Amino acid sequence: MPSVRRLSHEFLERQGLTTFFGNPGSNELPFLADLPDGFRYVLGLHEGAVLGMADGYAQATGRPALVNLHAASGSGNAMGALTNAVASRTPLVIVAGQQVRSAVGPEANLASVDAPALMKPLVGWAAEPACAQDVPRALAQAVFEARLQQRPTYLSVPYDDWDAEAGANALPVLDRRVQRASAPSAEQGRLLAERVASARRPALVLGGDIDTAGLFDDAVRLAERLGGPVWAAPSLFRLPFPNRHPLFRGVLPAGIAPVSRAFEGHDLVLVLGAPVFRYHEHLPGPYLPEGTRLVQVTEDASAAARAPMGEALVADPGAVIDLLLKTLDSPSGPVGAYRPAPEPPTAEGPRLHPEEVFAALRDEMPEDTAYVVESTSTNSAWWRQMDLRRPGSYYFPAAGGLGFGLPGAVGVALAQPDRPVVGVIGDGSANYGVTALWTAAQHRVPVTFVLLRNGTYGALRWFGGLLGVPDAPGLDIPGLDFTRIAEGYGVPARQVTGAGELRAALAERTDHPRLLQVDTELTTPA
Ligand SMILES: Cc1ncc(C[n+]2csc(CCOP(=O)(O)OP(=O)(O)O)c2C)c(N)n1
Ligand SMILES: [Mg+2]
Repeated sequence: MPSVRRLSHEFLERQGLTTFFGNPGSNELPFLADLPDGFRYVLGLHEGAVLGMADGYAQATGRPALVNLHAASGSGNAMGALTNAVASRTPLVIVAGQQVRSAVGPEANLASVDAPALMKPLVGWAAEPACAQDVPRALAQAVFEARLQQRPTYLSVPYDDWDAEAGANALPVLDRRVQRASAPSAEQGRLLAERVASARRPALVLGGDIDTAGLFDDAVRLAERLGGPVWAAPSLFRLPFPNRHPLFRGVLPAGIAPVSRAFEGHDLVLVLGAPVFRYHEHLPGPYLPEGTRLVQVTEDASAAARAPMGEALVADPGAVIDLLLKTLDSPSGPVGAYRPAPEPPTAEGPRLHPEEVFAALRDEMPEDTAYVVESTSTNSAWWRQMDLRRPGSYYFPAAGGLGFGLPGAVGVALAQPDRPVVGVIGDGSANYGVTALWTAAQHRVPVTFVLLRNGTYGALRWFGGLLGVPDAPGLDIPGLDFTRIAEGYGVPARQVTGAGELRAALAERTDHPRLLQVDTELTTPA
């Protein structure tokens, strides 16, 4: 009979889960013993960076990623980053090491007392198997729950379990297949098609789930058939639609009143693949204009349940798009041409305007570049200049938890070695996940970090004004030189001055990570 470890490794191999992101401790080592050939362990130097890299990797591959964390302390360090993975519905399978079973009760050092309870509010499913023989089944459950619920899951395993004999009843887990299909019934489909077909002025709102599910191009087909305006849902973490498409109206502002104003004059708002809605700034008002009906289609049952308004159908948005394409008539005319970007403003003095930086990225980087963005005050500058037409072009920390961007870019580049990857990172944000530079250097991940140094937490300055706190302390961050920090972690880096120099640097292709630090002017996110 194989050991619990052997069986578990084989299960993971059969499921295609052979890349671990981790930072180990003594409790974890027995799980990592005798890893079969073909397994890869990507070491991160801090658990926040480990989780961010795994998040980027899982989003870019579209498959669950394995995360290995050290007991309560390692899990705790990963929690901030975990908020983003929960909000982006990233399937992560987190396996944490536990003390030997007999040492948990007496609270020996490194025992994680009530480990599932520690993580439960964040993850979709958390457990510690009741006996060693249940570990392979519980691991399979962690993988399937992550896939079915599209959420991180958490499994705590006492480290003496791995050497135990598995037991005959643990073997069938190797052959399990668990799949999901969730098309609307004929009646649900008929009602939905009728609602959309009878709308005089329908509007479409697309969430990040559309890109995650590989429905970027299908969304374009649907929008062109409807012929109405398209918005991206507020607090966007993946781009679901080409941002210069003639029907695209931008990312909805993350406040109740402005969202309602945007829908003025529309009798139907069809929301696909998004919660309704993830607001941020508290700007109260009616949720919808009078006479506007909202229909939400999402696979996320809890997002449907907690929405404050509208009808919801918990179903696969892809199946719904197919159904609508089959039933809707073609629109009367062509939709028009892609909109060109405006000339970027030029800054006075040695700093660049962020729009100049983004115009340089747009012009110098290949069209299929994937951008992982964590620069908060430059949000509107970004969308004014960029021209993103491909699926998987844009990633942003889904819950706003800083520390995703830099590690996430490493994860995306590990997942897609043939695609150019750029991390656009603020000088504040970089500090929360900076250790991922080391992993990028060790794996020679060809990612370009464009470090925007404005010397401040720019977005918080803007928020301070919004909240009537113009004099808040702790917002400036002078004295940081990321070229020296990056060099210390083994990533070649340089300071870039002037748009011409930036353009020339971006035009160079490299097969290793690099960091370009650019001093930028302060702008506001909106
Ligand atoms: C983990 C975490 N800590 C703190 C914050 C609060 N926060 C939001 S934006 C921001 C400033 C980020 O600064 P920077 O990366 O320099 O971007 P800028 O706004 O200057 O463009 C901070 C600290 C957060 N979102 N997440
Ligand atoms: Mg800054």
